[in-house]
Amino acid sequence: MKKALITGIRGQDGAYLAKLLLEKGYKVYGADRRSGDSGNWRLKELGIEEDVEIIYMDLLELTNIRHVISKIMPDEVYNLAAQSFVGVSFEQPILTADIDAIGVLRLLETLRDIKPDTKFYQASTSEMFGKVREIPQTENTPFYPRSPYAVSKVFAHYISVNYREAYNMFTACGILFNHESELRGLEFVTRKTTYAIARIKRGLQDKLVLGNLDSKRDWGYAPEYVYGMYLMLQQDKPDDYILATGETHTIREFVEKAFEIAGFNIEWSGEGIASKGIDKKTGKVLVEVSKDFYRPSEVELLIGNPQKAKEKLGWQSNTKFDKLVQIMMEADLKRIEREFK
Ligand code: NAP
Ligand code: G4F
Repeated sequence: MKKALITGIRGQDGAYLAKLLLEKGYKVYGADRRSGDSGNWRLKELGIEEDVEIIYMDLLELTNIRHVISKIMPDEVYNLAAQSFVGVSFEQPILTADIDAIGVLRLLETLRDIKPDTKFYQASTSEMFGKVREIPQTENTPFYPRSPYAVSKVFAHYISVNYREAYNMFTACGILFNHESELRGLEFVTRKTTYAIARIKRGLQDKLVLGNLDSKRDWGYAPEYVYGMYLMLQQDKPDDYILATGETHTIREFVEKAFEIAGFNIEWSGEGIASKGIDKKTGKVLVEVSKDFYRPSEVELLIGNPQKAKEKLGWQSNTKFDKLVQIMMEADLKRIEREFK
């Protein structure tokens, strides 16, 4: 039985990946930094709470990491743990760098010392392209990170590549574009939107307040993306791969489509900070923009070219934009109905 250690087990990707690896017959260890029982909701929703062995491990503490690796001696490590919210990285840049950059180095150093033949997956990100140098972005597009989060992830990416080249370790980096799901955290714009719309529909909230509506993202469906991570570690040689849909949409389009699925028809007025989304039927303002949700430096456009993953891994994204919004919107409508029945 192969042993996999997933850091960030209580996050969106950690939960989906755990489910996939359990289905493949792995013994799955989930590294958790002790965030309390409420953090279990994703594993519960997927019905795998009892099947994963939770082990306490924080990327901030080297001795803790060493004990965990010595104890498990994993065949594969998927490093998904991160302070993953770009907005917060401007408020907590040092903590973000300690977890997202140096935390990865702590893990790699430990593996080099204790279990160098472990296959290692690093969760790299399209945020590294930032102020994009090329459209669409490929594995060869230069990075131009625009936040403390993205800068930390560039370090993590290159240190993983360096351990591959310097020590011949199997380190694969997945440069994943945004991937969402019904298990996405509420702080991210997609889930913030679908959850708020479900509450508006139930009369629990008046409006949705967002930041920049004009940035564009390449959004895919998370369960498909964790399959790509798994494939990267099943190859003979380690490499870096983009996972993306190859389509891009504005935040405004996501919001409009989600309202439509929930039965509202939104009409836009104004631009930038003065934008408003108005319900055509009632004339009520349902969407407003606040400076509070703008970032000091923004990533305006992301669109990935997933050709290499398609050719070498046989991976592709099948859930397109409309379907993704529908899955997320319907899940939140059901959730709110259940909660307030
Ligand atoms: P997520 O839902 O925010 O999950 C991240 C997990 O990391 C959380 O469970 C968090 O624990 C844990 N964590 C944070 N700090 C930690 C620390 N010091 N030690 C140990 N664990 C810690 O993120 P996700 O969306 O699943 O993303 C997974 C990974 O892929 C992240 O590294 C993210 O940066 C990267 N990524 C995500 C996307 C995307 O679109 N989702 C795209 C590209 C790359 P708590 O539950 O205790 O907070
Ligand atoms: O949903 P977001 O917070 O995701 P972002 O910044 O693209 O980061 C996510 O994807 C990355 C991959 O590219 C991951 F590496 C990262 O860990 C994370 O999963 O914001 C998306 C866009 C931004 O342009 C933001 O300015 O939506 C805009 N936005 C507008 N109003 C908002 C809001 N974002 C959030 N979170 N909240 C708002 O109210």
